[in-house]
Amino acid sequence: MKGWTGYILRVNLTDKTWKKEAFTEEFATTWVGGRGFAAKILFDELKPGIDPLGPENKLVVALGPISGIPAPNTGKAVVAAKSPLTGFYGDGNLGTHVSSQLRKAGYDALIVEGKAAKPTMIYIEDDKVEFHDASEVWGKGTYATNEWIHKTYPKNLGVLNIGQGGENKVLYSVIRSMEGRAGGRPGMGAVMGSKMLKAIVVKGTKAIPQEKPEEMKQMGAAGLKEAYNLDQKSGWSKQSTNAVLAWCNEVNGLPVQNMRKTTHPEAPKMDGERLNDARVATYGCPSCTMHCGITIHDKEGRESELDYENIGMLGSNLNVFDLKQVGSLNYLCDDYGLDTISAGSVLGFYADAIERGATTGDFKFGDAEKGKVLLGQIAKREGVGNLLADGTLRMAKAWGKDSINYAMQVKGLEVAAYNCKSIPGQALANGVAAIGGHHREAWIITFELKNSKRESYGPEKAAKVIELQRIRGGLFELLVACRFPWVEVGYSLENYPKFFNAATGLNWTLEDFWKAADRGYALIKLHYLREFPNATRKDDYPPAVWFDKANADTDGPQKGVALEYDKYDSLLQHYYDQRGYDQRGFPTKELLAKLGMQKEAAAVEKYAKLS
Ligand code: PTT
Ligand code: SF4
Repeated sequence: MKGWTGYILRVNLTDKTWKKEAFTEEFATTWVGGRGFAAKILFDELKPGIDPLGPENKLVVALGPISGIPAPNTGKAVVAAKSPLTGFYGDGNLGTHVSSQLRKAGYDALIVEGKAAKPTMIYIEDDKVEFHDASEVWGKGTYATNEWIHKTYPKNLGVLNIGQGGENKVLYSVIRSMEGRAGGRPGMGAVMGSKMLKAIVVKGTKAIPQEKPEEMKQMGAAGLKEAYNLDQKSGWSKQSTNAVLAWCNEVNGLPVQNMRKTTHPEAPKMDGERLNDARVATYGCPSCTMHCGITIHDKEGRESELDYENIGMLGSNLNVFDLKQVGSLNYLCDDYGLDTISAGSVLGFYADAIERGATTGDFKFGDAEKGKVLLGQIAKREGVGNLLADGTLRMAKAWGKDSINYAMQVKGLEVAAYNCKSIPGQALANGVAAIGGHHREAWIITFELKNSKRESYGPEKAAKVIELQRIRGGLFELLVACRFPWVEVGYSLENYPKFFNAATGLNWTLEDFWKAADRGYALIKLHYLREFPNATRKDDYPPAVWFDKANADTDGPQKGVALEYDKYDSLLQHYYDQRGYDQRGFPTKELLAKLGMQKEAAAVEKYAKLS
């Protein structure tokens, strides 16, 4: 078996042991890598109902068959576990040298289980694992922790670490890696924290097995050059992800004031051009020739890396229109290790709930200074921060009234910076995203607004969501490569099966990846059903406030427009029909058999019925 190393490293923190475990070719070709590996490992090894913050949860770091090989843009890793925020499978994808170092150490995945007796850093070097005392940095932020690590280890080693957010089990705490990189929105940082695991450092010294290394080397180098040229030609990385802010503002899709509004006259003060003007440095992931991480000096003079999501959720969503202040809020999220999307949503929801009398407090939209204080309280679970650390769904449950209607979450995960009250396809994308409200798997908004009828709830939108899920939540999460060369600068998708085939010696087409992607989606659905046997299709609905006419725009082209329940439900049905899911939104036994998942179907039927 070439392409894969063929091994997983299993580390147990409770008894400080580790094992190198071989996996079969069947496992490799069925689940491919990354999200596929992680979802299958967690499905097989976790009993439903376990406490996600208990020692029985497992953290999986998973790579793919082209990870670590120089090609566009392979310096990414999937981090996954049972999510403490959503209660089922959760994952994220972040840029890190772990992608190459873990593979060079001889592994395609790492499983961390158990719980350490004291703050610990795991050091992995090929077949050796060491457990180091990390008490010195317990209670410190991710920047100080990285500095502490790099006093001993060079910067090109693979590093994952957490801040105070993860230590204190904030349910939306993330894992950090290198400058500006963060991932694992549904509380992957909290899972590390619950295990007293402050950091992981990885060094590998071996060659990554490849079937046609010479061919791969040439194709990879040519790909990196092409991605560079395409980026230069398009100028995308001048504004990077924030190129989209001005457009979202123009098309009434920006999150403003906890998504009460869709546009704001001051938003252009934070657009891509302004961000580029304020740039002090540029960072990126390994194996990338189109670095997109733009840093600015924040209000306190620190370097802070800003993406569109961060500006949308910590800026306009809070009625903060000062890039430097947004930089400060973002810096704190990075240092504490909090997800910027959920943190922005939590703060917006808090201000909104105070305004509407669902709770009391002195936080108002536009108050960036108080926002900074609250982020500190969240990270340390102090005062009201203790509730805010649990995310919008639990906040709404605590406050009652009708606050659940404007808690901007799906399945417990806060939706990202696209205000979908007049954008049905993107609303569906949030509703059916595998891990809860997320834009990452189906960013249909540009298709929807540029090439389709915005107001349509037709089958073409369900088809597009599925197409994008297969590419973004499938191909790129299985191979584990950054999707930006394709999505942002037009690098052809056809290149990826070629890389995969050169690495593995197989002869896959994109069609084969779509099938593997469908398997991944079906398996994550089974994770959900096993945890929530009474689940209904309503779980795939976006937040109620998007359906509320009283909350629609009061002027502009989308005046009076809100999502419509009947139409959304029929769009959801198109999605289920096209995917082969039942009325409740779960894969049928027939579909599971087609995907070769009879074993997984039988495992689920011990807990819940399948159609
Ligand atoms: C991702 C989510 C995103 S999506 C952003 S900005 W984006 C936020 N970034 C955060 C951050 O920064 N700090 C922080 N404390 N919290 C943050 N939360 C938010 O997390 C990221 C890029 C981006 S920037 C995107 S879209 C693409 N995402 C990819 C993906 O998901 N898969 C893939 N194969 N390729 C991708 N390429 C792009 O990578 P999550 P990163 Mg991230 C600082 O984590 O959980 O997946 O959520 O990984 O290395 O920072 O790169 O406009
Ligand atoms: Fe990382 Fe950006 Fe490069 Fe993607 S394009 S690999 S997110 S630096």
